[in-house]
Amino acid sequence: MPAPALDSPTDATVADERRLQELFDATIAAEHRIEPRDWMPEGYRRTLIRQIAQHAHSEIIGMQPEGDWLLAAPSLRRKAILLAKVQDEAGHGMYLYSAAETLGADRADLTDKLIEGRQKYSSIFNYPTLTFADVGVIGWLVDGAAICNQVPLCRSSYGPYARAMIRVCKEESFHQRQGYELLMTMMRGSDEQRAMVQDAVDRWWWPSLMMFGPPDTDSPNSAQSTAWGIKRHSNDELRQRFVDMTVPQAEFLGVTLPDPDLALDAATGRHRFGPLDWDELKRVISGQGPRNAERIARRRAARDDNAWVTEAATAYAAKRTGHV
Ligand code: FAQ
Repeated sequence: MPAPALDSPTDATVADERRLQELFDATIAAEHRIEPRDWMPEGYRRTLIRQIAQHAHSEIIGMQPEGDWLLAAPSLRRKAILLAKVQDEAGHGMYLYSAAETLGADRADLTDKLIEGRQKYSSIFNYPTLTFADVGVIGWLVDGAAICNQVPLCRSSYGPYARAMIRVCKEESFHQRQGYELLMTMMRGSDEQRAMVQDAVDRWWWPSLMMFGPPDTDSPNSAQSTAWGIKRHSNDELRQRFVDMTVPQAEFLGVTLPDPDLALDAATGRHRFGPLDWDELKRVISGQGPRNAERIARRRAARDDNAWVTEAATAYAAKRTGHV
């Protein structure tokens, strides 16, 4: 007689996997955190690496548009503020790459994937910063949108990502306030300065709304990411929240948001807004945005030109630990 099927190692493994999956599902259902040492389904790990890596890449590429103004900032005070902000974004990238490493990803490999176009970064950083008002508008709108999107991620189900987001959000709030303060200062200035602010708002408004991703009807990752507690709100919900939050700020600032359809719906208390150009988002994500090639070329040069630093640090660490 052959041994009963249940005694086979394969069945034991299957039963173990089922128990682990049940434990994982119960942890998610109870709103507890998954930690790096915990078992997790492969799809959950892959989804997190994808999202966290894209987020980290966005922070690092996101240093470029504002970084372009570091040498031309109009005063020492504005230069010091901008330098601190750009450095903060580098820090955010580092926390996020560390969070991805807890899932088994390799930082250098993630950077290679970004440079080779195998991983994405936020569409917003492919637009040019034409005047210093763009620096203020990035703080106000881009950091504002980032906060809207990232505050719910502080409750994301993966512990290291959620904890990284808490610190990132605190710093992003500062960034948003400094942008708004810069714009308020310019709006109190000359007609020319006010016109610069309005022009920057006209160029950044729609791309900022696109940061939240495709509409819910065309968002392939949303359902599973929500079921896993990675995403807490849909792309459209967060976009709506951002519009509702920003309209009164625009009124206070004295700028016009470039959308003739923008109107408060008295019944819901929410703002209706015009259609987004989803073809533009697709073009920018696929590398055809106004600054995609330049952003990636600069990131590639930074990796290649600074390779000797990594090599020296790695050799030094190996020497200290005796692994020569
Ligand atoms: N740009 O199915 P979904 C910042 C991709 S940080 C490019 O809806 P998901 C701070 C998406 O990856 C800004 N790609 O995807 C700062 C997916 O492609 P895949 C970054 C986009 O993941 C301020 C495909 O389209 N923030 O600004 C975009 O469920 C100032 C289908 O989309 C984060 O990364 C886009 N806008 O939802 C720094 C936050 N939208 O991977 C410097 C974390 C979508 O299947 C200066 N990420 N895609 O090939 C998230 O919350 C989510 O990943 C979403 C997308 C909401 C971005």
